[in-house]
Amino acid sequence: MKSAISLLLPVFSLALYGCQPPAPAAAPQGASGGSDLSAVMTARGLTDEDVLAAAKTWTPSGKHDDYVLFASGGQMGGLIAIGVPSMRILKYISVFETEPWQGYGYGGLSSKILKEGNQGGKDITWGDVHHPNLSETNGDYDGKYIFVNDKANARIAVVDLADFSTKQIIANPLIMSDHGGAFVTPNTDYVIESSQYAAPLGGGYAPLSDYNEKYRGAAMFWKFDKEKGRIDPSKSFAVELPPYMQDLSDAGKLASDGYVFIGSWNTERATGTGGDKSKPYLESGASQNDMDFLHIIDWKKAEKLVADGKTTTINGVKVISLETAAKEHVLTFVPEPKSPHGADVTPDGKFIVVGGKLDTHATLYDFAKIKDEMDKGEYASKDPYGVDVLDFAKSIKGQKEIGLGPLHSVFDDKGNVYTSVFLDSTVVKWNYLNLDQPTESIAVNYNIGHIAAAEGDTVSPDGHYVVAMNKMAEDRFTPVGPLLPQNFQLIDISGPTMKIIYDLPIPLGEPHYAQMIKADKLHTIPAYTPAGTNPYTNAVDPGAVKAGEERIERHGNKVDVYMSVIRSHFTPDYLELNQGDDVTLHVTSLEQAYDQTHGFTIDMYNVNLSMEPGKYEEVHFTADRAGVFPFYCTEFCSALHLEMEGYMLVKPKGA
Ligand code: RUQ
Ligand code: CUA
Repeated sequence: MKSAISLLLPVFSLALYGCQPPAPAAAPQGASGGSDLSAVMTARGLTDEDVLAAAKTWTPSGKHDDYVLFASGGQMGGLIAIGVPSMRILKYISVFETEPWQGYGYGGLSSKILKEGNQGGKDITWGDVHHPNLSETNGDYDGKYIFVNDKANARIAVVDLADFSTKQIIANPLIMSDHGGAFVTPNTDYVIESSQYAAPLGGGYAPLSDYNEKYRGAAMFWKFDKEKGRIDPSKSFAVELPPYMQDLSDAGKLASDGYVFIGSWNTERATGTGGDKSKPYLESGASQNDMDFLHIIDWKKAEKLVADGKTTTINGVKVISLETAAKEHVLTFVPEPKSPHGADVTPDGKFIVVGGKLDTHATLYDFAKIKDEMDKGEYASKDPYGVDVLDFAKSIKGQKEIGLGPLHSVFDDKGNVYTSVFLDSTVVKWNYLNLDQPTESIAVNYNIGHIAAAEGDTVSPDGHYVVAMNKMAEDRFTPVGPLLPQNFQLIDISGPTMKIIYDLPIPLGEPHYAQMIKADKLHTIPAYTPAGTNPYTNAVDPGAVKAGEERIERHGNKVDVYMSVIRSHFTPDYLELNQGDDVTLHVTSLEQAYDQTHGFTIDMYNVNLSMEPGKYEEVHFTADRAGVFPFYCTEFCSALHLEMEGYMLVKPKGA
């Protein structure tokens, strides 16, 4: 019998070989099967569909990807940049964690950035990154910045996409954990960070018995200064929220611009056992109510209240109190079914999709209806804190039966919604413009959390691809012990049915959210220009040197070293110090050539820098250990890389 493979072979051969006819079938050569396509398919056990998927994702050497997926690295603390459709990992971007290759947090300028992120006087050396969000202009990704949140330590970071590096970490002085971040308003006026687990605002103490009165949530609006590319805490503010666990959030756009939507669970205000064994664990205590509250925040009104001084100050943050927020309708609620997860605004801004988690539906809220009720002052009830609650049935367009555990939704260019369904391990496609259109479901492997689509969170999604971010890999890859990677599955959504075309194991953390941007929107710099540019000020640093200006300046025990780096030497290459000297190294890469990175490490001193072309770095330390310490270049930069070495001699005290 002729197999489907051989019947279809000419099609694939043409696709893979262009116009050249395939070589005649030959006997398999080794495990790869040699050079004949059908022999390779036989040797590797590949189906026609496998080969088609391979042809859709295979990206020959030197060809670039159409999209870049920025995925959270979860507990790794940083970001992962992945090319789509090749699914090749392009870079890890360190954000909240030290990372040696990028010289991140080993004595250089980045150590100061990490230090800014310390909370309550404690060094925090990792982060639980959940939601990377790209900066937007008019609701479209502009490719300039990406913001991330650290759930565990309530922090937000700003990553510059010109050089893919972290420029700012802001420690939230109000809340103890966050989750609804780092979402942006459509022109990146604000980066939003809302709390997850309620606690007394500002980090104070209160017993769990005071939960209802003293524990609170907050939605932080971090003002982003687009000129400087930094968050400006002095122009930022927060809205105090009840102690419901605020969850995912999304900013309104177009029709709903000016509003922010934050899901919540635990309107029961369960606190776990609190040491009392007769009380339920938090998980069941928080799952009693049929409805929780979708929070609707009018941030433009909030801005006005802040300008009018209608705030209190906690730990230096201007806070609109819950009472004021309720009274002024900065905060309004609409019920949402049972412990929801995910609040995603549709590309036209007209609807908000909420995943049921403990409900089998996705609920489609109609913002025009919500706005109408709010304008008319038609409220159904009040919550215990005096916040007005809208009527559920009046506020929705409808609900769609999705399956067990719908979580997050992303969009394409045709009104289709792709909802991740955790318990069922599926992606379900449905249409928010036409709720009668039947759903289509595809099995993913396994237990999908978030899902990302090409330009999916913008006002104009592209379609083409979605990526299922699966929490479990189970049998998908070669076993690596009990701690398994996550599994990203690339799904082709361009055809009439969804098709999985690639599996990518993520071996260093549990990614949550991701966003996918058109690669040509990114404008990275090839080098820091001119040489001596400080990556954190974008200007030539006063401490930078030109060739010939290198020197060592000593004032008492204070030593400043002005050093240059270029293939294949450091100038000066010899430092003579006295034990106890207070040393500052000002290091300038004089390189401008593409991909000519040097490293700089001082043995035994825990100093390690990455010196990309033109970069200025600065290290400050005390020469407290006497001895002979080689310093050298850690990147294989040239034929004489091993020779790129020098000595730091530290004379013992009293010698
Ligand atoms: S979460 S798997 Cu942190 Cu975004 Cu939903
Ligand atoms: Cu410079 Cu190796």
